[in-house]
Amino acid sequence: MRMTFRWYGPDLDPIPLQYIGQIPGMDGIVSALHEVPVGEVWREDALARRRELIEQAGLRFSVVESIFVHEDIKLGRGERDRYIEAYQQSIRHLGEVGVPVLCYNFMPIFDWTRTTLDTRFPDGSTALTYDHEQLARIDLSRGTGDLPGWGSAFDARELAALLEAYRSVTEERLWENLAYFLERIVPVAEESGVKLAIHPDDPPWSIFGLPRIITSGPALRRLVDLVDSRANGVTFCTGSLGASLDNDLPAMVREIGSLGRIHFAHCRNVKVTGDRQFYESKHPSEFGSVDMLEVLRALHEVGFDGPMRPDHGRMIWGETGKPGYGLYDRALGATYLLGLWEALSRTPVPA
Ligand code: DNO
Repeated sequence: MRMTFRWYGPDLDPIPLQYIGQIPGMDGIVSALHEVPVGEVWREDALARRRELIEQAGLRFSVVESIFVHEDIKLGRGERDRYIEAYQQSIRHLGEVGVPVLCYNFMPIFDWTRTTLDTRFPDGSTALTYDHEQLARIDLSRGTGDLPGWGSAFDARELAALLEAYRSVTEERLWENLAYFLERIVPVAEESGVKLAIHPDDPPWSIFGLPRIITSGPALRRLVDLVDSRANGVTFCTGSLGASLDNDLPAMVREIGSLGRIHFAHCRNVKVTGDRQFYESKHPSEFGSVDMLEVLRALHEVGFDGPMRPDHGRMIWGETGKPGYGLYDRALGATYLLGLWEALSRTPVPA
């Protein structure tokens, strides 16, 4: 396992790369070209510049998270082939620049979703929280303005049209569209030396009536079986999958990990507080619903040697910044995860 940290790039991330490099055991950076519009090719020179910046700080460019998948691909619309070609081209460029892992997701319209970005806890820290009933009350007829973290991403007309287009997309249809996409990009990823790592849906259930499919152990299994190639794998995100108590995370790691298909791990904890209700807790097992030690034990057992990152952290010590992506709590998370890993690595496996 190699420890990594997400960094949004020189223009968007207030955290200096040097600070990240000072975290004990930090090995690599997870980054993206956020300025490139969805559907366009990521240029090789821009990727190479990002790599150079990262390497100057003594780190490596370990993962691209994420190249977003155009809605036409998820909807299976006529224009999808053009967007798939652009995606293939971006994958080739990742390969040329030497980025070994690409994290992406296949969530219709919305990526990860929360209802509050700064719920305050008794110790003065803040964290992201989700409450399904509260989500259901959000009025999307004005676009994404009322959805925390989405701002003006979609105006009212655009969003209404997309929601309408998804009405005919059942879960099965979404699976078919995902298969169509993977059949075309996995061979390119294989040739380019890039491993694809789908991110599970967060939260792992339908929101706003939209289909969501990457939510459980059987879903991860179905995903890896869609295209039988090592390049077709997953990002094991404990916070996304762990929001559903039906998911047995260590068992899922053993199943998918022993096939060699876990290419990236997002390790954060969530405390489930009710039906489809949770908050993002401190990383250690005792504070959340995810038994982090058991997840890491399973990763260790299957010989996981890919990048891992502490995922979202709380805001502590007066820090302000991108919700979930401050420096301090994520650094504590990294140190905790490395501590668990060291203990696992030095514990003799019983005969
Ligand atoms: C949230 C992240 C997600 C993730 C995408 C992957 O903090 O885990 O936004 O990057 O879902 O495509």
